[in-house]
Amino acid sequence: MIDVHYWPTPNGWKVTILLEELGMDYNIIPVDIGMGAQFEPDFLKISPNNRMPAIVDHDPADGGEPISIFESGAIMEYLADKGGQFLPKDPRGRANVMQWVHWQMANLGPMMGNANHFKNYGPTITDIEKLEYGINRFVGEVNRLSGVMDKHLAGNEYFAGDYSIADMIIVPWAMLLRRTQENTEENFPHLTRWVKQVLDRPAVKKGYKVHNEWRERKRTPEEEEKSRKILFGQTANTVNKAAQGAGE
Ligand SMILES: N[C@@H](CCC(=O)N[C@@H](CS)C(=O)NCC(=O)O)C(=O)O
Repeated sequence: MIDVHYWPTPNGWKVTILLEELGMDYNIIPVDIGMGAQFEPDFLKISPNNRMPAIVDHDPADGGEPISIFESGAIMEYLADKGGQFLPKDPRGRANVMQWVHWQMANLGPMMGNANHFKNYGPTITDIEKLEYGINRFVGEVNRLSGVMDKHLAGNEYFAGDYSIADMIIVPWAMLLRRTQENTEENFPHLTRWVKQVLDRPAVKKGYKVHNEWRERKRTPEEEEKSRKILFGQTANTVNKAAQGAGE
């Protein structure tokens, strides 16, 4: 059985989408990141970067001790290897998929995260010049990355040969581009075609819905304020204090 330490966000959906595609059994363990569960000592032992998702495979192929993994790119690679699907074994095909997996991890995810931060949470920043700089920088990057995807998909049905973990890792972010960018559908028709095609897969629909009710639950204003403090005020000290709770 595979434990998935999870909250319904784009980085969490990647993993549930792949597990559904592979038809593997899994057990969801909630990590309410808005309430600080990512700093629980037991969670930090498996995910020292205080981010979800993380997994624990209690039945690894070598028959040894459970394997725990953090970082969604590493999780996707591990699960695809374990399931023997969606990641070619030949070096050429594997490299083709993995370059897009790394592209998502290093580009689309962080840039969309920052664009969303400045555009949707930024109004609490009082220095308007700083706010504008942040919005222009990150929304501009998201626009560039959308162009990269659209151009690539103009000549390719999927990101890297057949449908693969490259598509599964990119789609949870690509489907949210409208949050930070206007006219995505008109300006990026090939990207729009691909998003629709991937979202139409039954396993993707199922993986995306896993515990969406947690996401939809309205927080009280007090909970919302607490959540912003937890998510937006982290320093090295935050992690040190939490780790001390773990007896380290
Ligand atoms: N590079 C990481 C990013 C994970 C990440 O940013 N997760 C967010 C939710 S989408 C999180 O756990 N945030 C908790 C926090 O900011 O403290 C991955 O892909 O696994």
